Amino acid sequence: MLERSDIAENALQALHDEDYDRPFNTQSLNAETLIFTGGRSGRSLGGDWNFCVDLLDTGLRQKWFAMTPADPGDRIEPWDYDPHTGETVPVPSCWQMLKEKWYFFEGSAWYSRPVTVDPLSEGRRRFLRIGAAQYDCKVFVNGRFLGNHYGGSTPFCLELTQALVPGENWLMLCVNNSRTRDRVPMRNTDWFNYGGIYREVTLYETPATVIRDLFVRLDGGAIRVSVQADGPADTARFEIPELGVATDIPLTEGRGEARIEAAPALWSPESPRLYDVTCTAGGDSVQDRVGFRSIARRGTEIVLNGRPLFLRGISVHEDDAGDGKLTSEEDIRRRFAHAKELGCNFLRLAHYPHHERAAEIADEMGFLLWEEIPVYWAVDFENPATLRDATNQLTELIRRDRNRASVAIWSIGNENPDTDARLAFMRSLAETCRAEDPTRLVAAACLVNHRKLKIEDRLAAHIDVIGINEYYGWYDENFDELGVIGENSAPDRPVVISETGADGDHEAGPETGLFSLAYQAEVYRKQIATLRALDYVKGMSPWILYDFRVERRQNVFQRGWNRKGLIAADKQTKKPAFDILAAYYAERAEEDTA
Ligand code: GCB
Repeated sequence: MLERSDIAENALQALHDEDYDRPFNTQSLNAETLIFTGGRSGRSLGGDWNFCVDLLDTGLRQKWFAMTPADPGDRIEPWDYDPHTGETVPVPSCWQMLKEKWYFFEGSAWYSRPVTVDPLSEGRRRFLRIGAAQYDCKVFVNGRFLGNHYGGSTPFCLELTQALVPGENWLMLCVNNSRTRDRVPMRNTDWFNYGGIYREVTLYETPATVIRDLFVRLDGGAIRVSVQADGPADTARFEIPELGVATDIPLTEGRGEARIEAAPALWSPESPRLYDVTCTAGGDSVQDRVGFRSIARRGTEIVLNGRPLFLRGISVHEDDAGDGKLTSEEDIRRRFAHAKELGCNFLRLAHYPHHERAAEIADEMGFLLWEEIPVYWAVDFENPATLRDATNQLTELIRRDRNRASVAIWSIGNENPDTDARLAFMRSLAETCRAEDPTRLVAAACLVNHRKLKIEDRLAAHIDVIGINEYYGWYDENFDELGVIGENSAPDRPVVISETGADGDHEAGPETGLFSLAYQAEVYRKQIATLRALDYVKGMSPWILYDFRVERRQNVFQRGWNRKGLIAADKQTKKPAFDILAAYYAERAEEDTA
């Protein structure tokens, strides 16, 4: 902790040092520090935390994290912040949703709370897991900096075995949601830049050996399992009781893999069969519920368990009028209930990793998912640090969700400019996908050349599913061009219409014309009439299930919202286009099962 002289020295340094944050931007909390948490019971650190916004990063400059708890009357030098008392906010939450004065706040904010722990028994370990903090999170315990994470939508872990002392400890998190050129996403997006710790914070205790990773998947007629344990263990025991599977997997330097003959019933949207699996190593034990299925590209078809299928989808953001990016179980279930009503078998979880419960519930309910990282528009493709960040977010997402049968597609980008730098960047991400998980399809929303009426994007040759976002009836005029694009492109792999739609304002919209519900409905009618005749299209995920908040939409009908939802921001009021899409999907489902 600081002596008075340190503070005095630091005071000047704090004013003059513009590299003050460099020691803290380590990105040392990343895919490599994750632990597998399925089946573990942790202690929630949710609830009220002390909170303070810090627009000028005074906290990092002045080292607020090093202040010890003290009565204000007992302090012997001036101070600008009270990490141990003051205003509180709930964790998880997004600060924009808590007070109007924080609505557009972008910068650092400090969260702190005491954490009281018992002494650890010999050899036991402790890990902190943060479900997501938007965007940069720096972790301090008892005055010491312990690590930093970049990426606003994936989980991260850090070991606190040594850092926590028996009795009271102080945990401080500095979370920064600034939009910068080198981040993923960068400054410009079409969704709201929420900030804060908006997913669960949990403290886990484990034996000396901790299972960091477990990957279970179908591999031809067998089940393949990969385990990674950290700590003493020569073997891992893997079991699927319902299939009579019980295998010892030898571990070398903590890693092991086995291919186990087994014949599970296959998972599909119609029959979402899941199996309990357990893995133990060195006294540590984890569990999961896993479905087994194959998903592949065969020529221009998407093939599930050997059968071609059409993806009847809908896109969705993680956004709520009252809670922002904070997601509850109820919210996820409502989203899937609406998707069922629409007749979907597929959802695009745009444009960043959604809460992990989404894929777990999709596994149970029988939805296929497109999961995505926010390599959106013009991120800094030239910058190796940006690629490192994107690669880490992708790896964290894949390791979090690769046991989910529902997840069919990893999407690595959305509408990016076709430059050499971008191609190299995206090829590298596609390779990361295949190295981390060879069992799924890789996709991106690619570019169409509207002059030549052709899919013209060099990335298309390096992915399995070509997404195209098209807005005929809204940003583009002539629906017939969709057929011409198919003819001119003659794609050799499946194409999915990853977005299409139009705004319709249910509150203030006009009776007819742009932003009316009638116009939106008409766009859906025409889209459906056009798309149903196009063989090259193997699925669609129109834009979007609910209206969502965004800074860049401020016209008289938008008023801070993208109004392309089939349902309004209240998540209740269905617009007429909802029934039009539902009718088409009902028809399509019948044709596809005939
Ligand atoms: C797009 C983007 C999406 C936008 C949408 C729109 O092409 O991918 O993020 O929200 O269009 O509404 O313009």
